[in-house]
Amino acid sequence: MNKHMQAIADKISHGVRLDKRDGLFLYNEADLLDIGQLAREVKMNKTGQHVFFNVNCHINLTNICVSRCKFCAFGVDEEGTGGPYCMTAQEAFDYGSNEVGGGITEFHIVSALHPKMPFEHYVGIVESLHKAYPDIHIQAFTAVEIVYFAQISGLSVEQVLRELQAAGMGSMPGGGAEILNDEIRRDLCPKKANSEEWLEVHRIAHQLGILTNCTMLYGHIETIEDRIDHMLKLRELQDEAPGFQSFIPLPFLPDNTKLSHISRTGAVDDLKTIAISRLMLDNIDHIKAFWIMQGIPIAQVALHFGADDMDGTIVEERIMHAAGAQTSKGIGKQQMINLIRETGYLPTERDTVYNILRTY
Ligand code: V47
Repeated sequence: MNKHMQAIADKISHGVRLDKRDGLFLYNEADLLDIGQLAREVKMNKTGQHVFFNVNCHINLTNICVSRCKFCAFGVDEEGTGGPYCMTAQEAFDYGSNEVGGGITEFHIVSALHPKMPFEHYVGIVESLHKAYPDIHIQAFTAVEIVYFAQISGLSVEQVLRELQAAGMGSMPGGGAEILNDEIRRDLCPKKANSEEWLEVHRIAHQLGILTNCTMLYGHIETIEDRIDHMLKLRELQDEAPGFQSFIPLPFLPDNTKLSHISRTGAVDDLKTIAISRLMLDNIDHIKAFWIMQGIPIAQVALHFGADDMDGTIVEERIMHAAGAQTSKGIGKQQMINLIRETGYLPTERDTVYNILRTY
């Protein structure tokens, strides 16, 4: 093993934090299998044989979006092509209700930045689902949506979060983080929350007791240094105001986007990113190999490179499929159990906040 790699292994075994130089070394110079082995050791120390999944249903309320980020194939204009839709409150309620019989424990609600729907529309949807199904956890709205709700309602971010929490929102997903570098954001997504706004929403959410996730969109125009800086910003916020449950690396899918000339990342980059995030993010318990993004075979291998969570059964994923995801749009619970079991780990059904419901 190279000297720097040995020093990193020593740091990990003594619980010493990796720094930016270590992160850059791991990406640029270290051997893939060495990184994977270290990340797997950390995973085993944290969650042993468990590999988590949940039974959930994604609800994307609308695809009509004022932001129109360069990397996104889901958002469309109100009058344009691409099948603009916007669920009414009743349609959203019916969409969620339809899946309740399937044993879901979570509604995962993410939307676009609709030009006309008022904040009350979103509060009403959360409230109606929560009233009808109080035992089903509602994980809803990215930090980008929260900032937008504050803009359209005139409320503060804290007031928006408090209202949603009172209506039944239990936690927040990790989307919208992209790369926490404002030069890149000004190019990719100038119309939505900037880095500090994204972090501030999660800071306030954590202070209010709302657990959240965090993501990183990679494989577009960012550098390796941007990725490491992104991880360090998340780690710093987690030190200051803990509340991130899981980190989800999202490889950029280029189809039908304004960046369609960029190639999809390869398996080596995807596995390195999973493993390096496990090593850098020592204060975030769970790393997701989101099967929709990674594809099932790489997601399975990622479980041996530090990931400990496959995300959920989903029912109908729309955002990644608009951008060319090759997986199915949802997966049956038994299939999820089988594919985790095949990796040698213990399939473990969790609720949204990582209480273990059952092992298989
Ligand atoms: O913020 C959009 C990403 C995110 C593309 O918290 C793309 O558990 C790749 O964050 N290629 C939304 N990625 C989805 C998301 C998520 C998904 C599953 C679980 C959780 C969780 C969060 O999707 C967006 C953006 O970063 N995205 N377009 C694309 N073409």
